[in-house]
Amino acid sequence: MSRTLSPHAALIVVDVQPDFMPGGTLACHQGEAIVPGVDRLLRSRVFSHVVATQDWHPRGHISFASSHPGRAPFEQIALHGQPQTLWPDHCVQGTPGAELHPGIDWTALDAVVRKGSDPAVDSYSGFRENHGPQGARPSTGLAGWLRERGVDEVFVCGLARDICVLWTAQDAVELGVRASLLWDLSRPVTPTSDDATRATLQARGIALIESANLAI
Ligand code: VGL
Ligand code: ZN
Repeated sequence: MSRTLSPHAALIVVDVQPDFMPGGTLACHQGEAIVPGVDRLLRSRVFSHVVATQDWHPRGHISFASSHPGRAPFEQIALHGQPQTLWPDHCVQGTPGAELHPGIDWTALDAVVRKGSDPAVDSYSGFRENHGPQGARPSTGLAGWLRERGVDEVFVCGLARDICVLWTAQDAVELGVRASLLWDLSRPVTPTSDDATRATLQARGIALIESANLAI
């Protein structure tokens, strides 16, 4: 089955950057496997609106284990009253690992939303930062960008399926926008997370679809 896309649908490509690929500092399991499919989807021009997010941290970012003496990557700490996983240094601003992946033709891209630039706050969702010192979650502006373009439905793909892709899709439905996760065009940081991710999608009313179901 293939479906025709509404001109009010947007594609959100989340964090397809070398640091999230095998060989990168925070590799997703089989992350590179999505590159040809994302490239094909962008070249197909089936979406009237295409936005990418780019994880974009300053050196010494608070989410890096290296910023917390005695801590190791993948440990959890409390930060601003919330659990925070500590990551290997990744997607440092201006480094090759932080680029939009060079294996994809990004010509069709309308906008790039950079996130994670605040040294003291992590940012998973493309829509808003994680909790900051004041407890609030500042907007990235993506919701307004979509609203002003009349977008009422988003398709989310990219990395990591269990973190930034999932958080972005959840925020979309919270904003009243229908959301689908392109399963074959995403990969997780934690391979054992897939069952939990499927359960979250179902609980939040986010459709799980394959890119083959899009009319490309
Ligand atoms: C991501 C962990 C830290 C992601 C970004 O893109 O899913 N995960 N920063
Ligand atoms: Zn990050």
